[in-house]
Amino acid sequence: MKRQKRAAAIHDISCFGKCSLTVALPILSAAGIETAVIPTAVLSTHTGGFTDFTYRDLTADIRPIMAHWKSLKLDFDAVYSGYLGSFEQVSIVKDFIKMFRSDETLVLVDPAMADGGQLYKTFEPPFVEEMKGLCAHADLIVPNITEAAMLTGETYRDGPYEKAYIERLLRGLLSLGARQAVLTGVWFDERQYGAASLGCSDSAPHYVFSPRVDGFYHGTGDVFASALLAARMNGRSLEDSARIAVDLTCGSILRTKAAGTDLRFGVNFEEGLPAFIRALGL
Ligand code: PXL
Repeated sequence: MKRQKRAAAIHDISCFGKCSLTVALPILSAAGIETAVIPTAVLSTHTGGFTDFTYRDLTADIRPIMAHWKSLKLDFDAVYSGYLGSFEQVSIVKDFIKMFRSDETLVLVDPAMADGGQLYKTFEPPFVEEMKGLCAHADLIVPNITEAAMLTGETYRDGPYEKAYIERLLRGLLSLGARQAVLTGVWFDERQYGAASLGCSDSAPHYVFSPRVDGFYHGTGDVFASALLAARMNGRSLEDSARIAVDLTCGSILRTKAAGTDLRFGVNFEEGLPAFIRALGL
């Protein structure tokens, strides 16, 4: 019998606003993956566009959770980290990877810390250096263009982009130490929007696009990274996984645009899950 795959997802829980764990858990579960979670903080909402959100830091709980899991001899097919609230949390995730990684474990790091050319409100510039260190422990990293520019020291530019800039970012990302990188928020003209992927032995990036929709849709980076990981864990190639992730993300944006909801409230990815499951062949 095929063994069910198991992932450990280490992100915050933003109670309202659909991102981080409230996106990762349903998407991975829908893809048939058992998902253990480590909530790094509990916030009333995410920090994008909301003020007065509550923030309870759970750093002190993480190492005891890890120790308990180790005593149970748990192992993971994937470790998936996203938004992390402090330097200490980054260093704990590095330790988590060392403690739980086997030869088959896929470590995906989403260096969720910035967008639109700026760090999220809760971060200061030195955090970027810390995140670089975590990326070195990953197999696969999934930044947006802002994060990629910060991590590689390239100047941040607004699109439309040139292929040479995207390729420079991707090569810079791989030089941090990961074997594969997928860059989100890539567009070369007003009609299309998507992702570029590169593996360390690839001669050129691979691109996947969907129709471009204007506006900043919150949580789409988490929808994308979660779907990408779900597809990789179901045995899809990096390119196929990027296609599946772009389709779920774009469909979620289109549904949300049609509904006209507040963009801070997150995207309607839930109604895209049946098609996502079909795309995975499940
Ligand atoms: O989607 C990334 C994310 C995750 N968690 C929190 C955030 C954000 C982005 O703003 O604020 C708390």
